[in-house]
Amino acid sequence: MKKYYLTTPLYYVNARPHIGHSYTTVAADALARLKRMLGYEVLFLTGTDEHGQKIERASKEAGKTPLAFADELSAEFKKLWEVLGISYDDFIRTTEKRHTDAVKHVWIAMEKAGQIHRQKYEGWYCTPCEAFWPAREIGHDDAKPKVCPQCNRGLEEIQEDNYFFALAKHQDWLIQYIEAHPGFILPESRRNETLGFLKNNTLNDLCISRPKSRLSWGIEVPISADHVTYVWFDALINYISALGYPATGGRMQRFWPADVHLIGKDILRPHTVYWPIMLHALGLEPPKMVFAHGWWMVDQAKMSKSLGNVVNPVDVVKEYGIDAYRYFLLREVPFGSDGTYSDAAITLRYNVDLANDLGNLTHRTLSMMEKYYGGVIAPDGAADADHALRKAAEALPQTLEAACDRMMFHEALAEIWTVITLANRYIDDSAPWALKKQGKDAELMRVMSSLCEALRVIAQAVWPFMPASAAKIWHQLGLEEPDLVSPSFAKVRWNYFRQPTLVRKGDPVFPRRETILK
Ligand code: ME8
Repeated sequence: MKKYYLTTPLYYVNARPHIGHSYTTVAADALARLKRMLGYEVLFLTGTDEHGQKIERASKEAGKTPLAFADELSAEFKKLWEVLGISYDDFIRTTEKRHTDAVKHVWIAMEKAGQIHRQKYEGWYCTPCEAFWPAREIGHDDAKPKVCPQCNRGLEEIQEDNYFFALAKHQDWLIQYIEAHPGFILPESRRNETLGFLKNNTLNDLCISRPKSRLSWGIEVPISADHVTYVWFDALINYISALGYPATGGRMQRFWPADVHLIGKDILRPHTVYWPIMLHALGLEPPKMVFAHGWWMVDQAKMSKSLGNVVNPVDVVKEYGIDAYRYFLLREVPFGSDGTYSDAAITLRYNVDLANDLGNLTHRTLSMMEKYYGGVIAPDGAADADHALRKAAEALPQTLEAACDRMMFHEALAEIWTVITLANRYIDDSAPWALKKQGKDAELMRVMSSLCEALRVIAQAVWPFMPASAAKIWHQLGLEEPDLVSPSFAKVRWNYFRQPTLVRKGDPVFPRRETILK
């Protein structure tokens, strides 16, 4: 059986999850579901990043210990994933023993291999980004306050004795690796960003420790009782600690290298510079792909916890439903571009794509089935159908997988909607009501059975994106749920209905929303 290992970032537990976090996670979920349905053994990993100054500060403000605070917030993420139907296989917290043990192992292995040295660090640090910034990246005007080139907030100047990981000596290897593997960093714009950065700068060695005198909330450095591990060096290791690293068999052997790390473009550098070099230094292969998607924006600014401009996914879900939310996130903007969240945009998607296109197709088909055949779908009624609708439906598993392999979820959904549009047009063009009137029974049977076949394929195709709605349509077609997600989707057959099947037309799957909000 083919395997597929995909990951989301480990989200910081300094505040509750917002749309941005749910975006990466919903995308990963759709991909995981599609791959499972196509017969892959999937490992879908998510989790929470719980160490570092940011969390320590947030916990202090909340009057809690960092761990108690992390427990609470990590549970909030899990709760949201449950609400959104996220089918992760493993959830890792960086405070778990399996992770801290792996991080300690990495320290020792790297020290032995001569990849780590100790030296004084003087420079600028951004706590919200948990990142050091070399002087050349933050401007030279001493009259101006130093701000983070990424988030624009004030930097702190620090001076301390620390451990460093030798990035620079792997720089040429990384450039060559990226050049030889065009699919490693996607989209192309992000690949160019990383390559441009690597070609135009000499990498500074990465400071991977913090003195305990400044920060105690971290994984203790096994080679110094006075230091804890830098949160990024700690967190990136999750992608292998969750596989049982340093054990080399079992999940590690089966699933590494990861097929894709899904991330936002804010964390491109740790994932496309630090992480591949860390793996290389450990003698491990880089992941096959790192895909950095765009940002959800509000009024031209990135939606972010620390800017306080977040939209709570739970509120959106209450208003529009889980599946409409999942659909909107993945359909509205190409993965890779930025998007703007608004109620008007989601209402429009809901009414046009869901209520009108998919909802009406379902409702019209099932209503006519009831009217003309007492709801019974006859086996083989669509056997001789040789039309564009059949061809498009049968091609869906391949077209969906091809689009999702490139993380083009909006394209995958557009492909499904092409079939939905064809099916709706097929109703209009073949006018079953006229066939009925004219007594063209064989023709009517062929049209109606073809529509049931198309609807059945469509239900399966939308399942990774909208699992509950897909199940509703499936059920309304008189089918039983376990078959909905059967890996046989990979080989879609027309004439699926092998015995007379009684449709169960219920309430509309997507009742039209009357109001277009602002
Ligand atoms: O960076 N639009 O965690 P984090 C789209 N712990 N996606 C967004 C977003 C937005 N406005 N805001 C957040 C960290 N995201 C580290 C990661 S990984 C080993 C460690 C999503 O809580 C997007 O995936 O700040 C982004 O990369 C991630 O949340 C950052 O989450």
